[in-house]
Amino acid sequence: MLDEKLQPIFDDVLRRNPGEDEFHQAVREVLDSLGAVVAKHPHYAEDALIERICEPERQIIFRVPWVDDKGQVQINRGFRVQFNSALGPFKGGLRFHPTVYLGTIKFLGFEQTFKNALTGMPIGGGKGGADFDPKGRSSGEIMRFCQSFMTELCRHLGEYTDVPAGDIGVGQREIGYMFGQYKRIANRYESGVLTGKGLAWGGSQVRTEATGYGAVYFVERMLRTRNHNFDGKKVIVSGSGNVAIYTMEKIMELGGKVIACSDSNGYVVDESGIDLALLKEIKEKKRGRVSDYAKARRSSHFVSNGRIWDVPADVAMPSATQNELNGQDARTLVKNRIVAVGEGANMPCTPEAVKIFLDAGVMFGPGKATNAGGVATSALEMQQNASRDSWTFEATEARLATIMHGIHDRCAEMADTYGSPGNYVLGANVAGFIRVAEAMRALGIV
Ligand code: NDP
Ligand code: 2IT
Repeated sequence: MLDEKLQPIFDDVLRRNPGEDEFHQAVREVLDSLGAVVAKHPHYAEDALIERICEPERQIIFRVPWVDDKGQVQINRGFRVQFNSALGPFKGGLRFHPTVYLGTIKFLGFEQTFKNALTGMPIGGGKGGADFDPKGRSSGEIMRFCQSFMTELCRHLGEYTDVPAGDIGVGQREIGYMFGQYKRIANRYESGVLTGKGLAWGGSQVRTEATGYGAVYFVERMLRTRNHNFDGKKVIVSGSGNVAIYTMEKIMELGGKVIACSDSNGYVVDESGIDLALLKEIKEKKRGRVSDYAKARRSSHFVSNGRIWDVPADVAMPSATQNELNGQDARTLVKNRIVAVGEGANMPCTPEAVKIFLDAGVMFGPGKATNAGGVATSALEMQQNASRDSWTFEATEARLATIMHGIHDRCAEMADTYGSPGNYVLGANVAGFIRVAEAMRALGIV
């Protein structure tokens, strides 16, 4: 049950955004946490502040025409949802995936607003992308798509306006093509307009690793609260993209053993521990599949239809996509005595799964806190760009570690203050909300 002040707000969100299930899910989760806040501080419910937070400042939808290698004209739909700029320029990634529609980008932009607030850095929230499927496309096709996408998007961006980065299907290659097109149209070498750039052209050390490393820093700090650490722990990391790979790398550095990972075709189990050099070779260099990993490594096997969460482990880090871990999966993990779950992806656990973990006393790190290291390091990239400087890997990683520990501690403190010790979901939502709400109150009705 939602608080009586919040239920009408949620009803209105449902009415105004029909069919956008993931957006409803993301809003519901935050409102669920805000009951205690509006009870203690009624002023946050004044001036339609919460209603304004649930409505994006601006939503842009555009046609993306491009020509494929066969000379056929293709049409995709591009999106940028500029959700909230109370704390700084809109900031958040771009997702290229065939399932993308307005509801996907809205849920991601909403989450991003609170996540960015949690980092403590001067960045607002936004998200974008397209229903373009990069799988099987040549480099030339990817480049032409990115150029066409940026030809429209560029008019809505700027280092003080809106600063995109990568997300699913968008990595350094795509950011490069988009930065090249932006630079050409704007006739400005405006480094701060995109993050996730290559090191030779304005990128930051550690940005590639940041989301995964940051997620592990968060979970490690959470484990420590109950005298655990990663040493000797068996870990499942779903996905095998940017976030998953660098999550695995840091877990291994801390003595953990990653025994399973996946892609959308299935998962691989390797009880002797994933060979990360081999996985990187297959995924980053050859753009291959985890089934190729199983073919190349005798200690492993591939499962094409099953649930990665059936593999017994101590820690699970879902790092692929939204709603990839459901209630049944959560029950299996709890039965197998999972100690901690940290969301590397955005909203990978369904609300039912989250409830099962919390009720069972499993330590649970929600995505908007756990995976905030990526965007936090994007903000460090913006800082380096603004000062025309570049920092060492060590200095940048040290900043990331401090930021993640700070996020962990603030979530834990807020959970205590609002009567749910150990509930990082509540802690993250409240801490993020209060920072955005304070700025919005100060800026007037805008
Ligand atoms: P990548 O594109 O690098 O990797 C995505 C991985 O997830 C791939 O293994 C992909 O498999 C799998 N995947 C994607 N969609 C699905 C699906 N519908 N079903 C099953 N598997 C799927 O993306 P990232 O690693 O960057 O992003 C992963 C998650 O982390 C996303 O939720 C993203 O929003 C979040 N995130 C990313 C950040 C970043 O800095 N990149 C920062 C914070 C969060 P396949 O190859 O088969 O599609
Ligand atoms: O979900 C996310 O936080 C990201 N995809 C990273 C956003 C960013 O601007 O670095």
